[in-house]
Amino acid sequence: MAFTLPELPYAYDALAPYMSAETLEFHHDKHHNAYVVKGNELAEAAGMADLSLEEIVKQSFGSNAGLFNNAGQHYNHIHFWNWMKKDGGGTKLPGKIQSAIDSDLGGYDKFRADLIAAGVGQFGSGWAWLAVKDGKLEIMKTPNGENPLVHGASPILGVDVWEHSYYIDYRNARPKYLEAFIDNMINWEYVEQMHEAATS
Ligand code: MN3
Repeated sequence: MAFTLPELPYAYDALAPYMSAETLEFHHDKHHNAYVVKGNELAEAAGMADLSLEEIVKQSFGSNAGLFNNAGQHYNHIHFWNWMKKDGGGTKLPGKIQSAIDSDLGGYDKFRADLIAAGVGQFGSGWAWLAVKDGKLEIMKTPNGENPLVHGASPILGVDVWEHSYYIDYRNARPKYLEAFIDNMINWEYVEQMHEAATS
C-alpha cells in the first residue's frame, strides 16, 4: 500500500503559540513528505510495497535501515499530527487513561515528569513514548525513526524530539517544548482511542 502524506487535522496556525505555523509547514510539508517519497521508493525496491505500513516497519527493522527509517518516520508522524490539537493537554484525562496512568505509572505528575525526562534524555534525534506493553503502560524512548512497535509494544502517545520539531519555536530548549506539548497540545481523545485498540 503506497504511502501518502495525510493532511494535517487542523490549520497550520492552530497550535500557536506552542507550535508555530512555520514549524508545521516545514515539519509536515517538507520533512514528513520526504519520508513518504523516499519510503515509497525503498518499499518498492524491497518488494514490500503491498504490505501494510505496520508490517513494513516491523519487517524492515534490523534488515533494511533505509526503508525502516522512512517507514518508521511515516508511521510516527501520521500519529504525531493526531496526538496534538488546539487547546489540548492539561490534567483532564479520559477516565480509563487516567486510571491506567495511576495504576501503572504512579499518577499524572510522575507520568509528566517521566515523559519529559525520556524526551530530554534521548541523546540526539528520536522520540519519547507512552506505550502499552503486556497490557500495561510504559514510558519509552527511541532513537531516530524507531518506535515501540519494534520492541513488542503499542505506542499510544509519542512526542518527536528531533530538532526540526522545536528549533524554530524553542531553539535549543527541548525541555520547554516538552512541557508545552504535555500541558497545551496533547489530544487525549486520540490517545484514548489508541489505548482502547491496544488493550482490547
Ligand atoms: Mn519529525
